[in-house]
Amino acid sequence: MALFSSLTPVIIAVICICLAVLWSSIKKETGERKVKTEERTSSRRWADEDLGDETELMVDENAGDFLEKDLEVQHIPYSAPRYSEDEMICRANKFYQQMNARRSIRFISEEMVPREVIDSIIRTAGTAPSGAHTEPWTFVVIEDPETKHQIRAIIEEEEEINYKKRMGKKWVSDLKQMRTNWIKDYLDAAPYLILVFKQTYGILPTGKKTHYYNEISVSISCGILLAALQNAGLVTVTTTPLNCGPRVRVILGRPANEKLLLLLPVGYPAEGATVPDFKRKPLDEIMVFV
Ligand code: IYR
Repeated sequence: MALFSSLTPVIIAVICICLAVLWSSIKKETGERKVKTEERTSSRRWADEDLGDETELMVDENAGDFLEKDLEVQHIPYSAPRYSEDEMICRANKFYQQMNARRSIRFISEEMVPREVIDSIIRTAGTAPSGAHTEPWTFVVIEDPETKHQIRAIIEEEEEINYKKRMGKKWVSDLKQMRTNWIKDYLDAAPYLILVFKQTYGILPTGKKTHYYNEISVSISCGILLAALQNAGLVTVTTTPLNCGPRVRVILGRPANEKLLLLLPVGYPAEGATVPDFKRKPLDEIMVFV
């Protein structure tokens, strides 16, 4: 008993030290987590809040995919045209030259473009590969002048905030060479606006359908769309309207699973259109051959 009572202050001291160590490690960990979150939000203050890729949240083993999963898909023979080596080289070079002439054009003529060309271009974009063949894209084509104007009003309002607040000094200064600002005449002038939405998930009668790799799938389809426009002799400028998605989606009556990825004004170049005299990196700077 005497031994116990003489040890009591020692035991209490040990317990106090343990508690203090535990408390400081908890505080340190939560502090670090807070700093990390703050860093993330402050360095990404310009990031489009509407564009989060929710694929990882959507992979639900019990979701409503089973209807489609049970459908048996036949595999059929595939064949491709086979060219001679000379012809292949010639075709590859010709296509490169055609694509190398593509530029982002911010001066677009009001001249009308046949609707059939646009249909064909969207069909072409829809040939892109997609995660599990989910085809997670919606292309909204706007021809109606009033709707184009409403879109312009939203974009210009948000872009003014982007340029003045969200993008920050460095970004705005990096863009000086392009002579851009928040005024977007081409949104009224272009005969068509193509708005590309990624579907973060699909909607089945039985529930939500997982759209794997939806952002990269839609991005690939955008590349094909740009090539198709170039092939038809049309121009555009790839615009990513930061933080405009939700308002634009509401105006167009699109559902919440669709997020605006790209907005393309499409038409012929306006007379007197200019472009910055940019050069492309040579092959040895973009290709590593092993
Ligand atoms: N979306 C803005 C800003 C902009 C951003 C980049 I990165 C560009 O390459 C060009 C413009 C705009 O369209 O003005």
